[in-house]
Amino acid sequence: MVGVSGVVRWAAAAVGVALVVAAAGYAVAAAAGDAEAPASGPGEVTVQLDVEHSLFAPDELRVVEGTRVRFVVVNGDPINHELIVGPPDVHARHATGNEAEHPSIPGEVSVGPNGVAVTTFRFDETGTFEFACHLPGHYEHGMHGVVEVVPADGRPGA
Ligand SMILES: [Cu+2]
Repeated sequence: MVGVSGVVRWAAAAVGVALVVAAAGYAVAAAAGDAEAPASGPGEVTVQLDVEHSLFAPDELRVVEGTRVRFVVVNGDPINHELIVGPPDVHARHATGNEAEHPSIPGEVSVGPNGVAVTTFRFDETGTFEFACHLPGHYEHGMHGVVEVVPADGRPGA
């Protein structure tokens, strides 16, 4: 009987060790999750998009659903650019169309050489939305990025 009792105690100790290891592993995973860009929002947030050599920086954003993003496009290039934000059909229209100016539609704005332009877009659905410049050749050059919209209840501590 003593022998069996000893085995049971050892097993209990082993389980305790396993739990500690699992907890440590969870902590590491949580820290890694925090290391990626935190989601902005909800509410209204301002994001500055710098343009240099026909590329957006940053080219990846994360926001909580329902966030209204105020994009401030700072064009460091001596040529025209535009910022188009939205679902795929919006991009398809601009990729095949040739609208010269985007004065007042939310999520669509033109920015002149070394100029600054502002547009806002509210992200009400989760998913990945693209932003891009559809002036000839710019998208192909790499002038595009993504906004990842995450669920509001998926935020740590929310
Ligand atoms: Cu451009």
